[in-house]
Amino acid sequence: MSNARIINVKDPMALLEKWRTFLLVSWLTIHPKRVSFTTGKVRWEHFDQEGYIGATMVKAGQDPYARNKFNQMEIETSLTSECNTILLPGTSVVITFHNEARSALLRTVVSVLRKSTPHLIKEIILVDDYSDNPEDGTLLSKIEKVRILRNNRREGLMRSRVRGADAAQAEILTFLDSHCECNEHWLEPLLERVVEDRTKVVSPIIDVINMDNFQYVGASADLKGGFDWNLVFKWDYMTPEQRRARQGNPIGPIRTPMIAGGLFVMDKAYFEELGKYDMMMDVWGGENLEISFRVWQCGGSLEIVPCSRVGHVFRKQHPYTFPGGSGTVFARNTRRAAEVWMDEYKNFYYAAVPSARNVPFGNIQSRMELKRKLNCKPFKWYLENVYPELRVPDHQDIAFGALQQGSNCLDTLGHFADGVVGVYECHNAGGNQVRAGKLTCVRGAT
Ligand SMILES: [Mn+2]
Repeated sequence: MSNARIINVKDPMALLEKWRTFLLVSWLTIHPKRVSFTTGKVRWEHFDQEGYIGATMVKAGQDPYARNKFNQMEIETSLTSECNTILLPGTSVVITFHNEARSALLRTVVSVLRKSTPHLIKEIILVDDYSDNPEDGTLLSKIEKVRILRNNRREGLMRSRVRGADAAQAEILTFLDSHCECNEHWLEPLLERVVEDRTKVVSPIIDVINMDNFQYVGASADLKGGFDWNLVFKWDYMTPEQRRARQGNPIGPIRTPMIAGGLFVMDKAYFEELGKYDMMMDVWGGENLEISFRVWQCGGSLEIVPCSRVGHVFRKQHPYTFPGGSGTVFARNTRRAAEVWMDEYKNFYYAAVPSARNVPFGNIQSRMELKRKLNCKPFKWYLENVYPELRVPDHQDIAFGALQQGSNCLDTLGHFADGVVGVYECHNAGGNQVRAGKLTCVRGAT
């Protein structure tokens, strides 16, 4: 006899309770945890991806580049790295976006969750910088760990990132663009470096996601971030000596004068200590220059960590509007960076981009105070110690400016060093018409 198995029918509520428990346990066993009872969130595998993307997907016959300036289709590829992992703290991933393609935004979020060791992702904070459709972001907040903050007016990348950083709960911040794909083991090498030294600001190698077919192409590990006197970011190929020095240790971190700016990891407290971002910069551009100068000149360092790779969709033009015009906004932001951080070397920038002089840059007092308070080194130190590869025009030799006759200017016509010069309609944008080199070394020119 097994009386223990007989249910006491005198208490129907207890019987009902047992059945409810039985059914709940069975349901949870059969169905993977689709919806969290406490947060109402779903795991990324259970998010309705087709429904989310389908609403805005390009239809047959429409220009696939019209809205986001890149083609929209999904191809899954990734590289693998052989790098080790250690015990690390979690990070808050901050992704800002404005009218991003849903496919790209979702791909970014899902790749963070798929390609990271789960406990290392504390949260993903999406800052919607006033996109036309609020649902682009709010729908994604159904996914585990995703939080959405929406600006009630267009703030631009810098203020949006600061808003995300201020809301972050983890001790380490990870900034990502909204059109990325994280690769295998991308996160650990970055976190490890920041844990070792909180003054390090680190970037992955940024692989290329082809904007036409979304093919994932591995980028060279022999590149550093840099710029010319026009202060536009560019990739510098390492010198032969630098490459030779790395042969024994190809995965060693690469000190870089500048970061591309879209993707990097930084200690949250250090980000705050160092003055976050210049909150008076608008939309996009110049902020990577500013944070790069600031980190180096104020005691930190920038590194590219080759063990970490993240794909990024590079495109040739901006998909969104710039309130105020892109050229003006870029020049204004760049001027703010130059005025605060470059000391007298800012004049080489104005010589290279004369039109920038006409763009008002606003008040920089609080940034100058920050520079003083942090006891930052002069730009000369940065040039000599961090970016000796950048050719500094000879002070005595130069009278910068364009040589103008009527509406035509002396122009290199795209030729370099020993090429023939000619005249071309003045465009006031520097470039070929003002060069730091033999052509501009004309004494007395104005
Ligand atoms: Mn980008």
